[in-house]
Amino acid sequence: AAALAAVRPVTAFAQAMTVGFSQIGSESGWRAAETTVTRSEAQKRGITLRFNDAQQRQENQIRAIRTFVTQGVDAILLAPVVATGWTAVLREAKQANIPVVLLDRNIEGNEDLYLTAVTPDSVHEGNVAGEWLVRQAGSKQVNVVELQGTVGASVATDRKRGFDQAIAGHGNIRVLRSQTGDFTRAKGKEVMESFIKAENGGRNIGAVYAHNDDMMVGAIQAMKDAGLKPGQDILTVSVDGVPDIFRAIAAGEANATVELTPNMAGPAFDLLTAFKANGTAPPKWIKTESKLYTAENEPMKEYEARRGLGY
Ligand code: GYE
Repeated sequence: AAALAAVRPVTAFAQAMTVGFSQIGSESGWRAAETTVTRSEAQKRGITLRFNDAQQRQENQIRAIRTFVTQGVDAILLAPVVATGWTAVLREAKQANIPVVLLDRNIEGNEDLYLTAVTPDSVHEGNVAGEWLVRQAGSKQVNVVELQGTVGASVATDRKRGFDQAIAGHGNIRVLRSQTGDFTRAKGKEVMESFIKAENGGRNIGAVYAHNDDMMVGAIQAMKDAGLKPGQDILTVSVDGVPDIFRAIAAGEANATVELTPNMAGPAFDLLTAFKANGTAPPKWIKTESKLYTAENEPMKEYEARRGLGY
């Protein structure tokens, strides 16, 4: 019997695993892709996924986590909409001995209250975006407007910090205005319209930095509506690598994107399976890679490669 037990495949255990996923919402193409990929990664491993869409509201995420704890799930995935306000509910999960894995965003402190965080290095993403703009600008004066992500989200704070680090020391690059577009196309368009109005019909603006491609897609529409030429007169750099930004780059209406994978759940499920099977404690941070794409990287090929992945 011992020999038999020894050969029982881990997947047999994973078969029984039920995981609750508190997802932020579907505010962007990238977020929708993360949900699609999470469902298929769970399916592949025979994991039962309980999914909750919080419509970008923290109180809905907290409620969902409490429900998962009551249901006695084996583990919880949490994409935390903002970085604070989680201590109480994560303590409850810990008391119930339910491991929590953070996806794509981090929380402040409380490291003992989650097993690990599978997220990009968003300061690095901001560095890559800023360094790209520094190279494009050379010694030319470039006035930037910035579309920030959700206020209080770790990725928004870090993408801003990284961008500011990269342009520091380059006095010819100046951020004229910076405001949240809440990671959505609609809000990105609306805020860009206000920037254009405030900046001499957009004639003062030399570049746009958006914390995600969806806000940039909205901003591109606003610039075109105002008779401006995004990707030509106004440089654009954003983050995510969603299909529509590659189409805009191919059309000459956008210039650069910093890609991050929507597959954070695959690594999360694997480390949870190992943790449950033999107590293997993962590192506190599983960092996913970032990659810069511009018109030189066959954007239409990249567009085709990403369609149908649920963006
Ligand atoms: O960049 C954006 C989504 O947390 C990395 O959230 C994620 C970000 C992503 O709204 O599209």
